[in-house]
This record gives sequence, structure tokens and C-alpha cells, in this order.
Amino acid sequence: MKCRKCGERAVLNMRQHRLSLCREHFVEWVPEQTQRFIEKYSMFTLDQRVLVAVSGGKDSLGLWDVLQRLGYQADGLYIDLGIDGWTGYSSTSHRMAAAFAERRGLKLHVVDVPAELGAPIPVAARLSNRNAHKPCSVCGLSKRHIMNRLARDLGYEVLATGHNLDDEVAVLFGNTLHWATGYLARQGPVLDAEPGFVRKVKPFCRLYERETAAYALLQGIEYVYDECPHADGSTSIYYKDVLNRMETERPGVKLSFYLSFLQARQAGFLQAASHDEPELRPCPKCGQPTSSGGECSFCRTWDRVRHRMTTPAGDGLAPGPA
Ligand code: Q46
Ligand code: ZN
Ligand code: ZN
Repeated sequence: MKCRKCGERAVLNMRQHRLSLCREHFVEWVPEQTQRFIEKYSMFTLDQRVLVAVSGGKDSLGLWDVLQRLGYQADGLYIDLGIDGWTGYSSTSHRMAAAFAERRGLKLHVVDVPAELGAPIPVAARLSNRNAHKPCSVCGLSKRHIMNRLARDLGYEVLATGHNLDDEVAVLFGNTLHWATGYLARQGPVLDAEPGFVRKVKPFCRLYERETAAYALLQGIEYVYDECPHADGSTSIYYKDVLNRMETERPGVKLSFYLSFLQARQAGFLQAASHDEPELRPCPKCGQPTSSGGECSFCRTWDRVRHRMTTPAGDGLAPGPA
């Protein structure tokens, strides 16, 4: 297998593009493609400040690396979820994100969830009524809230996340199976700013996970290899697995599923669903927009957690494995 550009030995064959590239051309190709998507979907410009949500993994650190190489003003945000237990996931990922920023002299904002909110995510999940056995619901809710708050408070115009094509297609697959039209109407490379919500973008949304992994590896980026221990057995991993089996038989099926969806959406396929959006009002406690009519679910969830931590009848401080 030879590089299409120079004839040297190729390191990656991207069957969906019928394109093989050597190391040198592959690490050039990834930023070129990212720049193309940033422009195509009008994500942001060189004079805008971008906040990159970094988890310490290959996608988000790879994205930060690419944005830096492309000359964007990109700072990082790491949210320490307090998910440690037997794997040390949060400590390791925090270390990776901090080391990446330090080596390159980049600015990294850190939000420490246990210190700032009062409990690590797995404890909060047990003490709230939101699916005590799976912390992902409290985790997702908290991450979305914190990312939006930080970006707005610190004056960033755009929040970028490292979601790759496999992530996007797994979400699309799940939403399609359930015909979740409200979610489908909001899925895409860009979620425009709304009053109280910062603009959200996904510059890696058309890169396969194997490409972002290869990029991080070839660029010598040190990242946390282990997934969050709570990701085990999740439906999104199951969907990724099913989609990968389809991709093996039909190279390009994931990309075409995503691109055809974007085309259909642009052609107005989900127009009715996008008019159905509930009215948003600022939460009286934190000021972030909510459709609940009172306090937002972030405030209600964390109030309940803190209340239960301080009442003798609650779990108190017996957190169990995080
Ligand atoms: S939601 Fe769930 Fe992730 Fe949070 S608890 Fe871990 S797996 S980190 S993307
Ligand atoms: Zn080459
Ligand atoms: Zn609130």
C-alpha cells in the first residue's frame, strides 16, 4: 500500500475515500480536512476565541493540537469529574490534559466537580434520583452546564468538542431508531448560539475514529487510552460496534449515513420538529436557560445531592467506589 501523494509506504488506508497516505501526508491531511469542515460549516474564524473541551483523550487533545497548528486562538477546558475508583480515570486524564497544555504553553481552565459542586459524579448519581447505577445522566447534565457556563463567563464565542464521525453516527443511529425528531433536528456539526447558550461546534465530525486515533499517535500526543469505566456496556458502544461491522462490509457506510442525514435535514426533512422546541427561560438560581418553568435540572439535581449529603438519613459521605 503506497501513499497516493508521494509513493512512500502508506500508514493508513481510508477506504471510504479510496485514499492511502504515508505518515507525513496523513498528519498534513487531518488539519487540512479539519480546516475544510470549519469553513464548510462556518464554525469559527481566526479572530474568534474558541474554548476546546478536553477530556485527556485522543479526540479532544488531537483537536486542540490541530486548532493550534491551524493558528486558531484555542484554549482548553478540563472538567475533573472525580471518577477514580480502581482505574484512576479522572486523575490520569487530568494529568494528560495538564501536561499537554504545559508542554505547548497553552491555557487550560480546570473545573473540579467534587470541590466546586460538593461530590464526585458517581456519588452525585447515587444521591440524586437520576439513574443511580449509571452516572452518565448526571455526568452529561453537569458537563453541558459547566461547559456552557465557563464559555459564557470567560467570553469565548465558541465551544468546540472532539466528537468524531463514529460518535456522531452512533448518536444518529440511536436517534433514528427511536425517531427522536427533536434530537435529530438539533444534531449536526454546529449548534447555533441562542440566548444564554454559546455556539457549539464539532470540527472532527467527519473524521473516523481510527483517523483521530492514528493522528494522535503519529503526532506523539500522550492521551488517556482507557475509556471512562462507566462507558462499559453503554448503548453507544453497542451502536458503534454494529456500525463498524457494517462498515467492514461496506466501506463508507458510516460517512454516507451522516452526510445523507445532513442533506435531508438541510432540505427541511426535520423542519416541523425544529419548530416544536419548548420555550426557554433563565433558571432563577443559575441564570442558564431552561424549559422546566422553574429551576433548571442541573440546579435541582445538585441541590438534592447536597441536601442528601448533609442529612443523616441520606447516604451521607459514604461514597463507595467512584
Ligand atoms: S458520561 Fe458516562 Fe462519559 Fe460521564 S460517566 Fe463516564 S461514560 S465520562 S462520555
Ligand atoms: Zn506521502
Ligand atoms: Zn439552574
